[in-house]
Amino acid sequence: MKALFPCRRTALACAALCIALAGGVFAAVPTEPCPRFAPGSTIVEPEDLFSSRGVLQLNLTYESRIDSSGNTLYCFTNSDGAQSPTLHVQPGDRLMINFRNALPASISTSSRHAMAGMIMTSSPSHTCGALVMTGSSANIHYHGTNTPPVCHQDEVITTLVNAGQSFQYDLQFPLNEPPGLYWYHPHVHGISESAVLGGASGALIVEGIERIAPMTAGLPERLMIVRDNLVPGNPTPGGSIPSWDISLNYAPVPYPDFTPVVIPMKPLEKQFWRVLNASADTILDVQLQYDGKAQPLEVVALDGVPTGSQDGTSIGKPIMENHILLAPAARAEFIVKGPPLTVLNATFLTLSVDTGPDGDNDPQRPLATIQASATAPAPSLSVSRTPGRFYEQRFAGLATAHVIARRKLYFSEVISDPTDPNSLTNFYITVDGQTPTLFDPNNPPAIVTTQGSVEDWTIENRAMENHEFHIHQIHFLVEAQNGVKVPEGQYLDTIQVPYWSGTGPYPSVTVRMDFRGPDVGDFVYHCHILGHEDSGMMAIIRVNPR
Ligand SMILES: [Cu+2]
Repeated sequence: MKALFPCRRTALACAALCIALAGGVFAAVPTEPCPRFAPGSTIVEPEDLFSSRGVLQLNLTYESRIDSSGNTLYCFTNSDGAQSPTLHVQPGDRLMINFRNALPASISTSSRHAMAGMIMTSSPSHTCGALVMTGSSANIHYHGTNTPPVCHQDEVITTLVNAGQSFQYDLQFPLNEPPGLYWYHPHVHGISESAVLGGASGALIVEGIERIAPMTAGLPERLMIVRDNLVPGNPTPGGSIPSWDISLNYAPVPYPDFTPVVIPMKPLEKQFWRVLNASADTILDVQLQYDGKAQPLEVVALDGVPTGSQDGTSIGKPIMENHILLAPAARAEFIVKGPPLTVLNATFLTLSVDTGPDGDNDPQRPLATIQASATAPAPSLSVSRTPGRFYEQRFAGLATAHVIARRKLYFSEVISDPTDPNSLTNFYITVDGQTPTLFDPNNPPAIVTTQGSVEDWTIENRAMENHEFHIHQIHFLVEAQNGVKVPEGQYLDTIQVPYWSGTGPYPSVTVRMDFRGPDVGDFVYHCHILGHEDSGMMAIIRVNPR
């Protein structure tokens, strides 16, 4: 249940909330779902919901509307009308969501890839919720969480909630869930891209990061969710014209003006920024520039796992960066210092990303401008100072574990009609030696393993655009890139495999998969450019019980 006065809300923010509630300024109910802020707005963070006594329970309604450009927006709405609330849980908590799909029964998706998986149906022996997928089907994936891949928890292969239907989620978080930033979004194959482009996503925070990254304790905390969406008018991408527009916390930063969101900040103030790339397709490379000079970012967690934290010591080790590549779905949590008053132009931006000859156009553009003033209001939350208790690290010992299998997988793209260059492209992720197969929920698992095993996978990119490898339920340890060992690799759930130039060896990453945990059953791995996933680039792994 929602705690009315959660301890992490600052006293000032709490007082402001009380005044606002008493004064009725939040009483106005939006007349239409999925509202968006105006370009150039001051940043607004989502509503925060905190677990209490081990449980976070809420209602989420899946809604949509058509915006002024004719594109379909999607969102999750809490029973108090708030959109895409941030869900705060402790390791070991239960997350109970009464989910209702309030979309109209027939809805046209506004995705260029959306039709690829629309014929999907499930067999009656293998369903969770509705039997037949429609254009308005939905479900919820809890990205990055180490929760079970079973019906009513984090299961997406067979879970379908159709228009007008309700569904109960009851997730059990493990006691050793790494503290950090996770997220939730719909994951119905064939229409995941349109749902996420429409804005259906929210943040999920596993509390306790200050226990492993004590340098964050007490810092003002800023949640930033970058989403992408169709560019109004659908101009041909190239130069400054992006393949997708982006937004920050539902304030658009649209082509061609790219008017940034405003972030007020006290001069030289240290803040803890938790940044989620909730884009369907857009790769980000974020940087903080003061008068054109890149600022140090003290990274304390990536993909929800504190950096340098899983080696058996109880403490993480921050790393200094001056830009951070964020694949779609990736998260970075880092400490920044506000600009001094002498800085004229303080910008949080994404640099341009070279996605390859066949890739999208992800140009450099600002996300936000930092306005420094001594009277800047604080963010509504600050990191707890509560020491809490130490808990066992989820992936401890993985770096030195005995590897029982080595596998090679590869991303590839094949045009569906070789005689027609404009025909649809089929997107594959294939275990080397198997026949490339488009995803279908009724496919047999491409990989079968046993609980307790540790495996090394090398994933090649044989296509001329970037792909972003993601596996559900577990994180992996990054071991090598292009065969070169990565010292002290990080635990991630999503990693970019850069494009192949057309000659020479295929680019690759090697990652260590950890099936020692409690999760057994069928789950998926796929490219997290969701247009590619919808077009077939996904497969099933089965973990048999020990
Ligand atoms: Cu891809």
